[in-house]
Amino acid sequence: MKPKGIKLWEENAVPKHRIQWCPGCGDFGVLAALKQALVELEIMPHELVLVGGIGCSGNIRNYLNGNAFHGTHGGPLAYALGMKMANPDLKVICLAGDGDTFAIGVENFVHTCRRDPDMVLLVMNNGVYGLTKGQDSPTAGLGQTVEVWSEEHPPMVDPVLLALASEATFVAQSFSGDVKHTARMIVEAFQHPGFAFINDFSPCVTYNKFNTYEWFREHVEYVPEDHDPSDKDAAWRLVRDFARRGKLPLGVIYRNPRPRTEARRLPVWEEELRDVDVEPILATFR
Ligand SMILES: Cc1ncc(C[n+]2csc(CCOP(=O)(O)OP(=O)(O)O)c2C)c(N)n1
Ligand code: SF4
Repeated sequence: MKPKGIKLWEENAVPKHRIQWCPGCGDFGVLAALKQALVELEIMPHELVLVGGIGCSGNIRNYLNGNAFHGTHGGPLAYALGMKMANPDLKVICLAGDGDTFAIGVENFVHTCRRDPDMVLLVMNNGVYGLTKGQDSPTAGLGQTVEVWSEEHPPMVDPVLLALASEATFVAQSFSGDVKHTARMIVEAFQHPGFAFINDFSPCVTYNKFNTYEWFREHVEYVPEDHDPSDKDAAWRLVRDFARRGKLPLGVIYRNPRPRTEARRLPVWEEELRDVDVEPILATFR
């Protein structure tokens, strides 16, 4: 029988890596939610790889007792995709920042949506480059009225609209101030047979003084129970309706219901790589 419990995911992590987030950072909520989800799904550490990018968000992979890969800023989806192609049985979750994903890594995002690999991406969206001290990211300006777009304030990228337009097959939104709901979204993302994207609002308490916990609590609203996430038109309508009311939908916005086998869009290299000796490659990293 598999051992259970949060401890399984915590042991060895904290003593080796002191948590370096600012007190109150939204990423704490994501970490708590991720542990809850992994325990609920009974995923064992050896079955999973956590892939982080450079950023406060990517550091989350230091705080869990699992296999992890910390790649360059903007690269986590590309690394994760390679892992999945080489070993399709592996469960893979990318834990990235909004700068990481929607600025330098935006091409990886769009094409991963199109390719639909069976893995999860959770973006800790705080509207800033936290690690480099608060510059605007492409998601900066959430909820702010800008009369004239300028060099300092070009229009914002909406991650959900971009994912839908890029043919992502699972699109959800969460708020790290609601750990239980974020955990539910992570569980549903892992259960989706394809690329599952979660845009998690994760406040940066140090550099984003506008999109605070209080601000999010006033603006988030759960997706109504009668929303049909399998209907793409309904997903577009939902997002537009919420935007018109100045609200942010939390929940599963779109989930393509087609069986996985009918539309596999990612080549798998399992066979080609079966006889490759990886030892010399690994030796170059030692
Ligand atoms: C190729 C490259 N370009 C730029 C940087 C500098 N850099 C490090 S983290 C970062 C932004 C982090 O912001 P985000 O991805 O939103 O994550 P957060 O820190 O807010 O969690 C940047 C620009 C880098 N490390 N590598
Ligand atoms: S700078 Fe912002 S994102 Fe980074 S740890 Fe601090 S609160 Fe979190």
